[in-house]
Amino acid sequence: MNILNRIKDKAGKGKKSLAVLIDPDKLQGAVEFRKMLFSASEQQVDYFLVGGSLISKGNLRKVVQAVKEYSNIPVVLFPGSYHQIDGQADALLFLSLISGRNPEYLIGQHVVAAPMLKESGIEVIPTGYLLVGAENQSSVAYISNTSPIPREKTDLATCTAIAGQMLGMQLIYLEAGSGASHPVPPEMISMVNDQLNIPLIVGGGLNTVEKACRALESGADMIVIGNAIERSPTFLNELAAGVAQYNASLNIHE
Ligand code: 1GP
Repeated sequence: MNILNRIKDKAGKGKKSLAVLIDPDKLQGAVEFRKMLFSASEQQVDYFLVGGSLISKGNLRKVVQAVKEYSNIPVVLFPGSYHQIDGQADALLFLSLISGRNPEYLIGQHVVAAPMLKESGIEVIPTGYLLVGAENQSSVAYISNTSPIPREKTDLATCTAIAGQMLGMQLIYLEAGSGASHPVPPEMISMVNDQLNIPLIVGGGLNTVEKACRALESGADMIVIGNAIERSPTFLNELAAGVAQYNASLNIHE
C-alpha cells in the first residue's frame, strides 16, 4: 500500500497517526540520532517527516539514508524548497502554501521540482498547507513571505481547506510553525475537520502530551512533532504512549 493510502486507511478507521519531524540542520550527535531512530521504531511512530523551511548544511541525503538504515519507518519528505528532494524517500508532501498569496509557494517551486520528482519515481502527495498564527512569528512565514491565517479566523482556515480539497489536494496540513508558542487552536482543527473528507495533519508547537492529545481529540488524523523531541528524547516515549492510549480508547479493531 502506498503512503497516501496508508494514511487514508488509518484515518478512515478513526485511528490517529504520529509523525516525527527531523530537520536535517538541527541534528545533534550521530549516537543520539540513532537512539532516537531505535526508540521511534519501538514506539511505533508512523512516519518520519524530513525537511525544513531553510536547510543549509547539505545533510538531507545522509539523514534519509540513516533513517532507512536504522529503522523501518517510512520517510516522507516535507520540503521547504525544490532542493529538498531525495529519491530514497518513500514519499513527498507536495506542499502548496494555500494560506498565502505568494505564487512561488503556490505553484512556482512545484514547476521546478516536477521533472526531478518524475525522474525520481517517488510517491508525490498533493497537500494543501495552511500556516496559522501571528504574522512573521515562524520561519515558514518569513521564508515564504506570506501572511499566516490569524488564529481566531477559523472561517478563513475552513474555507481555505475546503478550497484545497476541491482543488484535488489529498491531505490538508494545519501548521502553527515549528517551535510555535501556541499550537493551532482546537476549535479551528475541529471546524476544519468537520468540513473535510480527506485526512487532516496538524503540527507546530505541540510540545506537551496534553496539547498533542487535544489536537487529536479535536479532529487531527496525524500530528507532527519536531522541537519537543529534539529537546527531550524521553518525550517521544510519553507522546507515543499518549497516542497509543488514545487509539486503544477508541476500541477499533484493525
Ligand atoms: C513543523 O509542525 C512541525 O512543521 C513541527 O513543529 O517543531 O513545533 O513540533 P514543532
